[in-house]
Amino acid sequence: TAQRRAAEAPALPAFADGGARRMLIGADWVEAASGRRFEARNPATGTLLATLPEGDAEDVDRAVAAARAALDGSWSKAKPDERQAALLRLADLVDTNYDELAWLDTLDMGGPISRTRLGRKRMVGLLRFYAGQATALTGETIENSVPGAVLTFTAREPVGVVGAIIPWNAPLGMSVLKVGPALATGCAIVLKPAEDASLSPLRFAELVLEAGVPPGVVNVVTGFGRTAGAAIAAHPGIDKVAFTGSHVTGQEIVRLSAANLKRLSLELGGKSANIVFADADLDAAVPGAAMAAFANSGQVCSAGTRLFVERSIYDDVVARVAAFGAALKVGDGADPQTQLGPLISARQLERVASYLDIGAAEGAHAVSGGARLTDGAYAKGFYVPPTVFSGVEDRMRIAQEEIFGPVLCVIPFDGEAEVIARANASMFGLGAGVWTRDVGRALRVARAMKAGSVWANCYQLMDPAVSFGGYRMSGYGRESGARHLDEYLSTKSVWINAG
Ligand code: TXE
Repeated sequence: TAQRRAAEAPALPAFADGGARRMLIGADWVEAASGRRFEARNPATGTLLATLPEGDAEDVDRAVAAARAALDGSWSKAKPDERQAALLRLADLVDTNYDELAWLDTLDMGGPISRTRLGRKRMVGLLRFYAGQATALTGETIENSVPGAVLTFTAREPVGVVGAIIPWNAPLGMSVLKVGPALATGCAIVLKPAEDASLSPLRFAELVLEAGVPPGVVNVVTGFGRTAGAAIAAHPGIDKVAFTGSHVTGQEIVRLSAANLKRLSLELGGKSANIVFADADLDAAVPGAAMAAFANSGQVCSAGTRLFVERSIYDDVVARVAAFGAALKVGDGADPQTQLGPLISARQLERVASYLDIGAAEGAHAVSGGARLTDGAYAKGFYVPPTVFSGVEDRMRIAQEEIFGPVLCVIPFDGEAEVIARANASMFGLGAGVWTRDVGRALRVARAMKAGSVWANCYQLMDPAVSFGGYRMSGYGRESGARHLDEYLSTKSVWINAG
C-alpha cells in the first residue's frame, strides 16, 4: 500500500506546502487588514498545510468595494457570450488542474482521494452548464389590458454584489455552485470559504483570474464565521447572500441580513429519510442505504440518516447495513484505498462523539461502530467508524437532529401511509429515498415526501441540469438547474407607451 500510495500521490500541491497564502481582493493577493493569520491543518494527520489571512469586517468592506467597482466597470458591459466564454475557459482550467484541486480538498478537509477525484465530471459539467445558461437568459413580453398602445416586457438584471458563505464539506463544489451562477448572470461576488477548508476555493480563484474574468468580479475573503461571515451577512453593499451551512447559522444570517433586506438563498442541513420496503432489491438497497449515510463520513447535507425499514426485513437489513459499514476502509484520505476519511475537525469529532453517547443514553443499540477510533495512526486524526444504531425511536434526538458524521439510525415501520407520515415528521426536508420494486408505490412516496429531492432505487444522484434545495428548515432557493440563475437575477417590468 505504501508503494502504491507513493506512486499515486503527486508532490504536495504548492497550496498545501505549509506556506503563507493570501486572499483575493480585486486584482491583489492580500493580507488581512488586521495582519492576523490562522492555520489550515490536515484533519487526518494534524500536519500544517498553510497559514491564511484572518479576514474580518474591514476586509469584507474592501472586497465589497472591489466587487462594486467591477460591476460598475467593464463587467456590466460584458455580453452574455463573453461571460459564457469566460465560464468555458474556467471549466477547461478546472479540468486541466483537477487533480491538484482534488488533492487540496483531500488534504484540507479529509475526503478520500478516491472520492474527491470523482468530482471532475460534476465540477466541469456545472461550469459548462452555467456557461450555457449565460446565453439563455430571457425576459418576456406581456399582453396587458391597459387602454392604448402600451407594451410591457421584463428585463432580467444581475442582482448586484453577491456574498457567498460556504461550508467545509465540499469546498470546491460549493465554490463552483456560487461563482458559476454569479458569472453567468453578470453579478460580482465576495466568497467566504469555511475557516476549516479554504485552500481549493483560493486555488479556484486563481483559475478564475487565469480564465480572464476581470479582477474584482470574484473576491475571496478567508476568515471566521462570526467576524468575516457575519460582516457579509450584514453588509449594506451586498445585495444577496448565498449561504450553505447549518440551519442555526442560516437563522443568524436571516437576522443579520434584515438590515438591508438582502435577497437570500439558504441551503441548510437535513435529517433525510430513506425508506426500504420489503419488496426492494436488497442487493442494491443495502449498499445504497449505507453509502447514503456514510459517504464523506456522513458530512453531506442530504445524507440519508434515518433509515426506515419494513418490519419483516428489519433484522436482516440492520445486519447487512452494519456489515457493509464495518467493511469500509477508514483512514487517511490520501491513501487511495481509503473509503472514509476523518471528520473535518476536533470540534466536529466532539459533536459526533456526543451524539454516540446520546444515542446510547436514549436506549438505542450500536450494532457497529459506536465510539471514536484512537488506535495507532487514528490517534493523529478525527476518526469515527461507520455506526449503525438499531432500536431507534422517532422521538430520540439521534433520529431528529443532524449529526453530520457516519451515523445511521435504523427504524422499523409497518405500512406505507404510516412511514410517509413518520418520514415527514422532521423539521428538515432536504432529501428522501425510497427502495421498492413497485413503481406505483415509488411514485406515491416520491409525491408524498416533503423534501426538495427524492430518489427512488438510488440515492444522492445529482446533475447540473437538476435543481437541488430544501423544504422547511433545510432552507429556501434552489441550486443547479435552470432556475438557479433566478436567485442571482432581479426582474424589471418595463412599460412603453407607444401610442
Ligand atoms: O457550520 P456553519 P459548522 C451542519 C452540520 C454540522 C454543523 C456545524 O450539522 O455539524 O452544521 O458545522 C460560516 N455569520 N452543517 O459550525 O456554522 C462559517 O464560517 C455568518 C451542514 O461548520 O453553518 C462557514 O463558512 N457566517 C451543512 C459557514 O458559515 C457564519 C454544511 C458554515 O458554517 C456565521 C456544514 C455567522 N454568525 C455544516 N457562523 C450543509 N448544509 O451541508 C458561521 N458562519
